[in-house]
Amino acid sequence: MKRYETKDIRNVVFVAHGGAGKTSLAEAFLYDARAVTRLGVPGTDASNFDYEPEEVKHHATLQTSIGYVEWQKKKINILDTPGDQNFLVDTKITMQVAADAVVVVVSCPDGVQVVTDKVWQLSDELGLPRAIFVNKMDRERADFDTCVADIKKSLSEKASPIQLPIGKEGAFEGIMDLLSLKAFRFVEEGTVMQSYDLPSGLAETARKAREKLIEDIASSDDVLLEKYLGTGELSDEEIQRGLAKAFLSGGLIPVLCGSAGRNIGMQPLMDLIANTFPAPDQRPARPGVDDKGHAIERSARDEQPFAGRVFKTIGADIGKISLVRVLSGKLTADSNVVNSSKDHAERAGALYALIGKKRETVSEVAAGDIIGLAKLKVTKTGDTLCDEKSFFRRPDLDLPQPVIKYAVQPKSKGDEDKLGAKLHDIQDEDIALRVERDRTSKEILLCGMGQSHIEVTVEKLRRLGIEVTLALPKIPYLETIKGRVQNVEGKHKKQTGGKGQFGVCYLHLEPLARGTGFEFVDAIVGGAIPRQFLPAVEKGIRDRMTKGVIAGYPVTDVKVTVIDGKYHDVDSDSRSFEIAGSKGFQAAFKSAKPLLLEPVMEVEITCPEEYMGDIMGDINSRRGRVLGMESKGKNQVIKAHIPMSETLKYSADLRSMTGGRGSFSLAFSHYDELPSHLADKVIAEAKLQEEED
Ligand SMILES: Nc1nc2c(ncn2[C@@H]2O[C@H](COP(=O)(O)OP(=O)(O)OP(=O)(O)O)[C@@H](O)[C@H]2O)c(=O)[nH]1
Ligand SMILES: [Mg+2]
Repeated sequence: MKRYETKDIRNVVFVAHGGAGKTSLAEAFLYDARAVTRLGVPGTDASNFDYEPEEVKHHATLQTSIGYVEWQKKKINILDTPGDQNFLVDTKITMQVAADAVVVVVSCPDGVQVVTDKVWQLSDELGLPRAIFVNKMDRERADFDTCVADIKKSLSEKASPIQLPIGKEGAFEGIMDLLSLKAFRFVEEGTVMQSYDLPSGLAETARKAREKLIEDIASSDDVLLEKYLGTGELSDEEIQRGLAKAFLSGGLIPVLCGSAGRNIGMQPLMDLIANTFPAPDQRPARPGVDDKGHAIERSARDEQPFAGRVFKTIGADIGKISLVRVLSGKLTADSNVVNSSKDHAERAGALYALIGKKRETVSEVAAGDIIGLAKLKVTKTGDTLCDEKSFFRRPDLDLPQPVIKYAVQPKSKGDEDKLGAKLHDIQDEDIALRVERDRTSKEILLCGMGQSHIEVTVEKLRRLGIEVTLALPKIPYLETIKGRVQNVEGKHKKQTGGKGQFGVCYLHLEPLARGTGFEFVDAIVGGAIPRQFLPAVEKGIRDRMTKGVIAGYPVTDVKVTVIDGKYHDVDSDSRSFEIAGSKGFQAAFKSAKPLLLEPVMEVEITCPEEYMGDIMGDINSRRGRVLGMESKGKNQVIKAHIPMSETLKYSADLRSMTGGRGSFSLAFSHYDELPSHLADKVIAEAKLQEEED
């Protein structure tokens, strides 16, 4: 690939609700700009962007994928993202790190959907300029005016059509450009755009719509507005300039229409991107720190030192490629760089321009471009890379907490190590996936953003040769006590001929404040237990504490005081006192009103107002406690404490309660007493398990 100058680069991310047609649009761009010779079909083997087997199986994009076209001498970097809520972390990072502008795809018959709302809000937060492409104009019940009204109401009043459709549903055939008042049809499989006379029935509607558009453009700039109000017209040049300025500031959000599926309406969108979307150097500089931690900024200019950031990692199992957005400076092949997030040297060997997984080398890229780097050693998604001599680091990515956890086990014994290694590879590509090991149960836990996220991970494992089973994770209960007991005996005595075993201790046991852990007090006087055996008593108690006394869960928040003991000159040894300590502790624990503690999560639920009643009722039925509520835009945010055992399937339950419009985050908050009727069940299960073992 040739080198493109910064001013000729456009980094555009396609975002939408699942199935709105992002990938279809991306494939049609490639085809119409002659970057490929055959039109790719999303969600099939013939797709350039959806190339992973799991994407083909689910007919959906599950991770960010890139491609590029040359259009009007500009290089348009296309960033295609997932629209499923389970995989939105990729979408968010791509928007945040790699994009300079957004095309929001709305399926005309479906209108604004849950994820459309979400990505819209995110682009608001990131201050990214946006255009809206109303897709599937060829489908039944596709009505442009209805869809635009919905967009204005649900997303922004600033949305303003710059085109009108010609023909409806099955008879949809072309587009009327409101600025030039020309009609276009798309021939030769959509690859050629042909201008033709405005159908006479549409002329009046078009003129009216144009007037409204010019008014919108004028309203976003004082000088233009004055001229427009004075003369009632704007020159073509003023209109173009006004549109670009309004687009950049968000004062006007252009709405286009077409059918990606039938390849109608791609060229005008590519024109808008090439002529009106910002080049990387028109976007704000990015803040970060230098090697002394001082705040500095970088912008997309060749003369600055190189800095870049990885927004996606692909091919971890076959040949890892890190997708890098060049933030500042140019990057030349075979240069030494530094991973400033990890303080580690890296080598940028070959630079790849990528279309899906197909790659072509390039010797140098300008500031602002997007590039693939192969075989980086320590670099992961989110890391900053920089020039060896000029340190720059961006703040860490803010990743959402997983909302769902499953315990995972290989079906065949002996696959444990392989499972660990493969999960590591999968995590390289999918940074929303977390792998944890439970401290008490030792289970491997897969933590993800929803049910399908975990299921797709299992499918990837299967493809990599490991069959696994999933189970809901065990709840990490803890054991503790409410009462205090005194002077409890722990005795170990064994006489089997020869040297015997003998050790006795007397203990007090009392509860400690929640979260304190364990305290061991030696209150022995007069050598009732010789000094050297006291650590053995403590060890015996600590061992027992990790194994639990009533249900096999670790013991916490207790204070043990050893007050007395007995020993034998010949038979006593460390082992005997360990056992005595353990026995004494168990006896004391059982009579000190033992109880179980359960983990409680802090949950933050975001949902539209109308679901509040249901959600609050549901929190109650989960033994939860509402901490507070506030409104945030069109949504309500509820904070609550809910016991962990009641949150395991919350993801699916919230989805069905809100038709997918609610979302939530979870984080561990504290331990609280498990009500006794539930504790009895857990204890009974533990006994059963012990007998089976
Ligand atoms: N009739 C019609 N079908 C379309 C159009 N655009 C896309 N489709 C179909 O809609 C389905 C989804 O299209 P995709 O391009 O995969 O949608 P997406 O937005 O990438 O979806 P995700 O990757 O799952 O988020 C596919 O079956 C497409 O063939 C269109 O303009 N008209
Ligand atoms: Mg897709």
